[in-house]
Amino acid sequence: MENFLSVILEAKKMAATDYVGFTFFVGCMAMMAASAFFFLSMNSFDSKWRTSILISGLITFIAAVHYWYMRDYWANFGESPTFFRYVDWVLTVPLMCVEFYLILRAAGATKSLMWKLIFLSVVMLVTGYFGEAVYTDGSGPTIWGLISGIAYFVIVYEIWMGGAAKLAQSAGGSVEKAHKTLCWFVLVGWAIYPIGYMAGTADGQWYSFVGDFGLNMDVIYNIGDAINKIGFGLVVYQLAVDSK
Ligand SMILES: *C/C=C(C)/C=C/C=C(C)/C=C/C1=C(C)CCCC1(C)C
Repeated sequence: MENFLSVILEAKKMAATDYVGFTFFVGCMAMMAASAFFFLSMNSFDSKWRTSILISGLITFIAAVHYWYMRDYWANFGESPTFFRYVDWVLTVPLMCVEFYLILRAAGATKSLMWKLIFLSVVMLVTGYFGEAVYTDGSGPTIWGLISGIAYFVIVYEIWMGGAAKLAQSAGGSVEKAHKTLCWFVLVGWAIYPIGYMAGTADGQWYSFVGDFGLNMDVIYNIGDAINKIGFGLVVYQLAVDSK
């Protein structure tokens, strides 16, 4: 019995080289800390910005809860928690679209702009999930990844050059500046994810060479989440500070 238990406990120790386990753990802590920061600072701002800061906190809080489960899942099964990962994204990425809308609302952003971004983000994520977890045979990952990538580019177009960009220009000042920074997050920060996807689904796809770099999908996703979720929130926080 004692031996049996020690075998189980041994298997649960985190290895020093378990970068996936490590980044899930640190990611969880970082998301919790960021949530506390956003929630607690919320009331020090003008009511105009409170909803935006609240959403920043909700994004990191939802991620913190999912990271708690993902960390646990990885520790127990040693497998990618793909399902939790995508549930997290499908809740938090639309909230990031809401942030764009809230920032530009004073400049005249409509709900239809918000729903357009939300719709595109859900298409991007659901098709990504198909390629990563459902239709994994043959060229499934390539095809679904491509569709997901197209939705991603439409989002990039919309915020950099479409209606959202025009509204940001007309708003000017700190709003335009914040919008620009968020645009960079989407263009560069979000581009981390397709790299993770290719690393994780490389086998038998045209991008099989990505598999040779020894990159780990979960580590890449975890780094992307920390940069994008906390970074996004801080841009909104900074905007609220600037307009105090
Ligand atoms: C907090 C989570 C965020 C910001 C997640 C963003 C996820 C993406 C931008 C994912 C994009 C993908 C592609 C563009 C193609 C391959 C499949 C995905 C879903 C990894």
